[in-house]
Parts: sequence; C-alpha cells; structure tokens
Amino acid sequence: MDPGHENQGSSSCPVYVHNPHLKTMKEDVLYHFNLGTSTHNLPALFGDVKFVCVGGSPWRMKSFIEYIAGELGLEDPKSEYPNICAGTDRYAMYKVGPVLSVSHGMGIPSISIMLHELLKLLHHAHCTDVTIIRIGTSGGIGLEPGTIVITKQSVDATFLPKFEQVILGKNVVRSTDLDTELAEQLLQCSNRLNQFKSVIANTMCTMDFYEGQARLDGAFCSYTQEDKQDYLAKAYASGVRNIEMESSVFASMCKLSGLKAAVVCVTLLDRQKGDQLSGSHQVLHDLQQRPQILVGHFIKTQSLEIQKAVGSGNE
Ligand code: R2B
Ligand code: URA
Repeated sequence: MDPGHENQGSSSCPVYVHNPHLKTMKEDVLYHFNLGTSTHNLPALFGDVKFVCVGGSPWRMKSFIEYIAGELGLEDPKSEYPNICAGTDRYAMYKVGPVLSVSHGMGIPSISIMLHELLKLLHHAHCTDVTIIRIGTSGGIGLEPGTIVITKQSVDATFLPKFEQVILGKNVVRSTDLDTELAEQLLQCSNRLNQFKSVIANTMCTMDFYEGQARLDGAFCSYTQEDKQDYLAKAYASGVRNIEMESSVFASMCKLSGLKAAVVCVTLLDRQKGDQLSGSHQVLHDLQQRPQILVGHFIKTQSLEIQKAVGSGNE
C-alpha cells in the first residue's frame, strides 16, 4: 500500500495492493490495458470511480455503460462512449461518471490478468470505497432459465469455497468470500424491481465449459449421462445453483484488495435438462440483459444515496 494515501479522507476504504516491489518501480505499465503511470494521469482519469462492473464480453460492457449512463442521467447524445483501452484488443474499458465497465474474457486466467491491472489502476488512481460487481451468464441447476443467481459463496469443482493457484511451484489456497451485505442489498433491489426472479446461492466456478461442467456435448467425454446427473445432483445438494468460470478468482482477488464484491449471473439453461444453448439469439440476448438491469438499478439507488449524504453534509 502507498503510505502517502493511507489516511486520506476520514473512514474511506482504499484499494489495497500487497506487493512491496511496486514501490521500487519508476513506472507501472498496465500492459493489457495500454495504460501506465508515466503515460496517463490515472488519478485524474479514474479517481472518481466508485462502481466497477466487469463481464466477459467487450460488446456487453459497452452496452452496460450506455445503459447506466441513461439510468444516471449522464448520457451525452453527441458522444459515443470511447473504449479507454482502444490501443489494445485484449480488454475493453468504458467510463461514465463514477462507473467503470471492463471486459474480462472467458475463464480464470483471463479475468485474473485483467484484475491484477484493474486493482493496480484503482490503487494508483487513489480510488476509495469502490464496489465491484461481475455481471455474467451461467448454467443453472434446478432453476427456471432466466433466474439471476447472486453468489453467496464461490466454490470449486469439488464444492469447496476456495481458489487454488500454483505459485513458485507451491499450491496457494485463498478464500472466495464475497460481501454478504452487498448480496442481500442486490436481492432486495431485484425484489423491488419485480421483473425477474433472483436467488442468493452458491456458484460453482470451473476451469472449462465442457467436461469441467459435466457436459455431454464436448469433443471428448469420458462419463455417462447418469454420471453427469449424479454430479449435478451432488452440486445441488451442496447448495450450488449455477456454474460459471470466473467467480472464484474474482472473489479472492477483490477480497485481498479490500473491495466490496458481488457476482450476479443469469442462468441461460437448466443443466439438469440439457447442455446445449439452443435458445434463439433474441431470447439469449434478452436474458443477458437481466444482470445489467439489476446492477443498473442498484447503482442508481446507491448513487442517489451518496448524493443525498453529500448534500446533507454540505448544509
Ligand atoms: C460464463 O459464460 C462463459 C462461457 O460461455 C464464461 O466466461 C462464463 O463464466
Ligand atoms: N456459462 C457457463 O460457464 N456455463 C453455462 O452453462 C452457460 C454459460
């Protein structure tokens, strides 16, 4: 952590990094964003960020920023929202007011690289009190397709709430705890919206979309239909209601940085009934809007509360 900024503001919470080597570097190049501490004034560009939304597809994250701009009354009819990372095609990043929207690609390695650079960016920009939410898609277990799962615990493929990574040849195990109060606030927000069903439940994070999620339709499959159903039934019994591919490392890295974090994913199908995403493009597209609608509404409500608090503080 940069001690110079430790006590800025009264009780505000900074974005922590835990890496003594960073202090010895003259500049920090955020290579996959095409941004850097010498080339960009990160505090001026990003210092006001309070909400970060991340999701797999660059297209969806652009559509999210357009949506949230409308929700917050910040849309500019004359301007397109520029991709802040236009100099690279690895990730896309958009900003409007206090909201940053960033794509992360598919799978743990992809989101992990993005989060290292995003967390450093927020740290270098001296951001405080940041809430971060992953909005995404998933396969459901025992839920009507279109249900939103707000993750209680992200569990691995053995249903344990941990993220394991080999560092210097050793297995390092990290916790995947998410913010329980934030999850509850999001559920209440969904109930108030009353447009679709949301539940708080465990999410299984896997390393693969096919065999890793017990699908029968990959290029390879070494188990039977019965084995698959058995595994999904065990997942259900352990409290898992959806399966995706990024939540564990997302939860563990955000926790290390002290960010309030949540995972909000729509279920596109019920995995006990099938494997293929064969719904029409329009139906799948409409379902993918749901996390965006819920999180958009949440951010709008929270921003109004922040504005009210600031307003009453100025009186
Ligand atoms: C959900 O959807 C993607 C796979 O189709 C993956 O990124 C995930 O977590
Ligand atoms: N994303 C996943 O990871 N799995 C699914 O079944 C659907 C979307």
